[in-house]
Amino acid sequence: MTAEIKLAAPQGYQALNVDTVTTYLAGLKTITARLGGDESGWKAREVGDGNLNLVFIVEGPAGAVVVKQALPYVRLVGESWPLPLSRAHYEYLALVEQGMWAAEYVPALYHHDKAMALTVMEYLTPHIILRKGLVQGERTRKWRTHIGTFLARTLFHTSDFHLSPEEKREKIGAYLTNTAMCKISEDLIFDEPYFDAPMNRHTTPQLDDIALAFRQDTDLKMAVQELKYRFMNAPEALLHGDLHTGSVMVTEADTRVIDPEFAFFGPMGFDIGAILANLFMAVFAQPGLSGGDSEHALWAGAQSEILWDHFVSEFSALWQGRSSGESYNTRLYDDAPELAEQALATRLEAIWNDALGFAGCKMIRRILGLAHVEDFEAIENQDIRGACEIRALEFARRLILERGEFKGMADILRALA
Ligand code: SR1
Ligand code: MG
Repeated sequence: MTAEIKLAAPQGYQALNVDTVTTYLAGLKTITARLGGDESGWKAREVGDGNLNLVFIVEGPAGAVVVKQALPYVRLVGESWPLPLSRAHYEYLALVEQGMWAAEYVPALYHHDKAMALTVMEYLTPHIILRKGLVQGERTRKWRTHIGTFLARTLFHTSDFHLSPEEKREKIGAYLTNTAMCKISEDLIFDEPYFDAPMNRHTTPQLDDIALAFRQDTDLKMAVQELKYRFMNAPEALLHGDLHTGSVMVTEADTRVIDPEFAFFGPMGFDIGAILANLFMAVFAQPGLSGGDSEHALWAGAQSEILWDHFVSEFSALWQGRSSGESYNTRLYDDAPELAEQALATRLEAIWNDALGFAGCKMIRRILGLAHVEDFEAIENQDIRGACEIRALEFARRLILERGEFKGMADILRALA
């Protein structure tokens, strides 16, 4: 699809299409060398199916690249919802930072153009989007530990457990003005599902009653607002900011986390909660999907346990080996190792608690808010989809309001069963 820009385009910006993207790349020596030959032998296709951006795959005789370009509006909605192009730069900054700590789990970067709001990066093949694999009942396995490692390394190394206060504040500052993207999350995750927002949608009439009940549920709304307050006021670490299963590309052996355009400094549990929420939704959707079965649902749930356990062990190893960082400064524990253990346990418990709360919010917004997920959307029969969604909503509400009762993943898996 070619984007037609009617908005006043910022200086130096032009939305590309399948014809102009090759001409753009032909002006870049390193990319020309990577693709091989010249522009006349390159093929471009637009493959973006996300909510926000253009994504091109450009193939030449020697290789291929991906070109991701931000549009000055929300693609899902159209030009009536303008969105700053600056998100492409924050995404680039985040990919560079994540690449410092978890290079094997992010795409390689070849070129970034701030004015054009685009990044040229590695074409990942034969990778598939994790969400699609889960919907189709595929069982790739490595991603669960890879994502656990990605989270532990990126969150730990951008936090006060590793950085000096100067470094940390400078990094917070670099993402401070990714305001429009944070505002999307603040509105779409924490507010809109709880009032009759114009862009909300849900499976109707099957979910009419529960949608109304959630909008009138004072306890739920209060707890969600507390979580929103944490989202806005806890710059613990650099977050991916939108770590759902559509932001992960996998093969059997390889895992790459893509699309961190919502990056900002926030509570660690937000990223963890995002991926857990999407695994939980995969579980609840299974019985409704054609070819779906209870065994696959159980399998999908078990992946969340492996992911969390791996995060804990990687994060703990980083904590135990640390020699820098201002928070829980090691000088306090030199002669009291049991205190270091206690401090780590306290932090992990707080991250767990946040993660469950945010996971609940993320599930609710995908069922009652604007942006939905393929897991449920792929269920054609409305009654069956509605039944799956209601179970997911009830579970999500428990995650938010009763999260203190889930002491570990074993409790979660029992509730999912
Ligand atoms: C208006 S953008 C809707 C959603 O798409 C992205 O993936 C984010 O999750 C955002 O909230
Ligand atoms: Mg995205």
